[in-house]
Amino acid sequence: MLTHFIGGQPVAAGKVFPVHDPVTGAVVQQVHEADPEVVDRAVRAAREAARDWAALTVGERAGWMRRLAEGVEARFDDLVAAEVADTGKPLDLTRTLDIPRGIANFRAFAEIAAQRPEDAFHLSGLLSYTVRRPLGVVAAIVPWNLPFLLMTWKLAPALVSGNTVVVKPSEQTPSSAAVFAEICAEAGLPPGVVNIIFGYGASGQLLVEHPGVDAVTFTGSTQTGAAIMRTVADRVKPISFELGGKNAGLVFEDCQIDKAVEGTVKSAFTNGGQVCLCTERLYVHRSIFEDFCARLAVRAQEVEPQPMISAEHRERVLSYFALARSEGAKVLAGGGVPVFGDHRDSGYFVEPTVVTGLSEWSRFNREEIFGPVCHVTPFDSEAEALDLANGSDYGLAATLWTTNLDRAHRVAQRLEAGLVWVNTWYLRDLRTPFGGMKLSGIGREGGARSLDFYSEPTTITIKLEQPDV
Ligand code: 6OD
Repeated sequence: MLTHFIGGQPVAAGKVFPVHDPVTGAVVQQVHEADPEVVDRAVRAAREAARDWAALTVGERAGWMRRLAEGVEARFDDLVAAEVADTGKPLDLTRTLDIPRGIANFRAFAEIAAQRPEDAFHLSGLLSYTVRRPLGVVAAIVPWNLPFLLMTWKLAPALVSGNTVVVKPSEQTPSSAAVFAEICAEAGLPPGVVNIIFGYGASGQLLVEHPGVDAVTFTGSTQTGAAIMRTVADRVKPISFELGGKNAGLVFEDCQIDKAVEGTVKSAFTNGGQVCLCTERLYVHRSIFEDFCARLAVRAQEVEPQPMISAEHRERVLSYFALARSEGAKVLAGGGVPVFGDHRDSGYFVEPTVVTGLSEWSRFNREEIFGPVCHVTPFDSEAEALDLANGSDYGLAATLWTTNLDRAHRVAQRLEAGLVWVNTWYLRDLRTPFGGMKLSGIGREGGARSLDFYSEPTTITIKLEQPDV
């Protein structure tokens, strides 16, 4: 049974809800649900810890981030097991991406914060400089697709900037956060600096509307982001949102086609397409369209199907397959539920799917599906490719495949996306700004941008008397 972690202590309070293994559908965990009293306790614990934590030097807090990284390393296998149990994601992906990125998040923000200069401006007769101070208590609402990676992506910069935090993981994936609570306790982190409460959206709503919460960081759907914005509007709380995507991939005739196919397989089907950065719309130059589609369809059928996070989410993804067929799409690969003939048949799997033939205005091509799906459309010119890619309400990520350096820069700079990958996908330098345009979010995190969000400057200006000469 998973309990909340408040003021450094396990707290068993609130109703209990089940967590299901997406691979088999079996219940793998029981979890307490945060009610108003639990939320209030967590926010109070964070507030009580805030003053002493903010009073530490940035070097001291960076030291804590390194200790947490060591704690994560020491519990690596437990974290992998917890993440795999809740998400059903492949062991290898969890071992190479999710948990190592948690370690990297703590280490990177320790370095970035410790080395960050303050601003200072000198004019004749005056000196202005800034000091940055934490916001106070940050609410971090974390999604189910990369639970540990995204929790630590928010925690590390928030903590090193001097904030205390209340985290609410997704109700579907609480287990790695519960292990992390133990890591905080084992490391001797001061009580109340990190608090973790479990629950559904209603618990998250109670958290963000709590007057003791000073700022909100959220990764998830645009719809939930908009609801949080409305909730916090009256108190004008700072928000940082990474929201949905309907990411485009552009494949030019001068690409290395093998690499473009493999890259697209990765960008469309990693984690069953349940990464906000996944490619769901692919535009391929007409001269290589047939060849590319044929290769992609073959490779899609070779990819090991992944489970969707829940039965409901699988129904949603499958409803888009039905919609595509009803709108006259040609299904080149997948389009259904795989049959394994073993325990996985009671899980939430979906086949990696490649579709073509739908209009840009179809719901399939406009709405985020968040599954292993990719629609392929031919284009005739660079200008048309850009129009197609940019013709979306979303603007998170884009990939482009070309060997023409001029084209790579030209197109990348015109794509309406916060992130553009050229001849690769989801390759990260944690110092870079990360986030989306349009409905894909507000603000950027990453490197100094995270530290900007999790702190605010006071500008101090001193009049300098000019000595008589
Ligand atoms: O890699 C990251 O830092 C990041 N924020 C990934 C977000 C993925 C969303 O599904």
